[in-house]
Amino acid sequence: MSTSEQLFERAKKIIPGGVNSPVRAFRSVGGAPFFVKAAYGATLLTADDRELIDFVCTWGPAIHGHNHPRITTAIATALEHGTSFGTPNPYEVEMAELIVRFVPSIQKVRMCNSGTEATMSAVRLARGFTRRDKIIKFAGCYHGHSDSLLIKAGSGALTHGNPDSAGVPAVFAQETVVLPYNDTAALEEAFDANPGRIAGVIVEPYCGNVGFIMPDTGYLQYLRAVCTAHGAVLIFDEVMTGFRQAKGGVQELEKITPDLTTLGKIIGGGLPVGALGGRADIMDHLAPLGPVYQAGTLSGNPLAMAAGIAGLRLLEELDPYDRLDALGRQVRDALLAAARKKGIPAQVPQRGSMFSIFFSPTPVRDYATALKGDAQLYARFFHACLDRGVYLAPSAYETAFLSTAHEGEAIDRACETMTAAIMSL
Ligand code: KE4
Repeated sequence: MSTSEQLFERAKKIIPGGVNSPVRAFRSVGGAPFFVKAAYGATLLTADDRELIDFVCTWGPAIHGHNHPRITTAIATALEHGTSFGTPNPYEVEMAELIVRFVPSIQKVRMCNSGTEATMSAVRLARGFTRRDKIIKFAGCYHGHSDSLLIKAGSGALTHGNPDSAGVPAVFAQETVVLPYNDTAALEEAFDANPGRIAGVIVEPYCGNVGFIMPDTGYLQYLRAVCTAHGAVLIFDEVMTGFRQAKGGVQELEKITPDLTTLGKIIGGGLPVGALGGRADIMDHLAPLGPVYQAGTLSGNPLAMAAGIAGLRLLEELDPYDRLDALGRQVRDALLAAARKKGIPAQVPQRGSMFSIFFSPTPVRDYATALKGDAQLYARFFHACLDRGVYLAPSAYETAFLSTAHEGEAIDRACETMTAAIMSL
């Protein structure tokens, strides 16, 4: 047995499914996960000393590649003075000032420990601020695993959803409406069916949890307008896209001002982090100022803040976004050329350092069209790449990520590998 196989056997005995997050278990692509003992740049080193070019980038945080010296040095420096104080610390203030400067729609910000906490708190805050209960989300968008957001479209499609996980009470689902993404008519109908009852709308402005899906031209502008018209809080979940698509996230690219924004991943430099920010008049409803409770033992943890600050400062210095988009286009063009040569229909939506591949003749614009992709063929493609040393997301419904560490030899080798993988299908 390989070291990874031995570790997985041990893990399965005492960790549900042998993993601490379900997607890592390879259930949707088959096979058993490999274990990683080290990571640097664009490379993962497995427990069996295999080097893999990494396109998961720990699900987004590693925009500078793994183990970047500026980030590891910042953590080491902070570590000299302790790991957690349970009191305010200078790093929190510096992080808040950076976030507010990078994302102008954020007038005030609260740190937490995960994207789930950030979105859960944003939903509670929208409800507390508006004194309304209903939330609109979109099919295919994932906002972490809080009860109000683990909801799928329900029978009463315009008025309530159904639980999307065991353990979520049906009464919780009553307060969440799930609509198709990129569908302005559905939005208009949902607001008309729930006059004065929609507290907020939460959206991944670019969807990264159903593969990669971009908004139709004008869709986000419509979202902004309809929320303003109905007094609903517009929440941009930029946990994945924040600081990745642009210094100011998707809202900078699309020139939209949401009321609240949730953040995570990159702002922790690889350590546990989340953040919720936005209009001061809304944020001031959070305890201890206002009536909406939100808290966390390790919120603003000095090590996570130091890591995130280093990562954000590096983004400001490098301004790598055009380079990352060029890398993304290089991969996209290689994949499309290989699929065309092989005679396999494929869509490769890409923007900046995010892309995905759908094996489908149909352009993908929402959850329904994403499902038309051949997930089985994706699983075969995934393993053909992995066998050749390239690690893509172990699910057809995730996004691939690039980092500045992919530039040069890594991206060229990866494109050759993915081309060979497609030709082998
Ligand atoms: P976390 O609780 O996993 O830190 O963040 C939840 C979350 C919220 N919002 C968006 C847009 C997200 O993408 C996520 C988490 N992303 C997944 C990747 N699909 C994390 C990977 C995992 O669950 O293991």
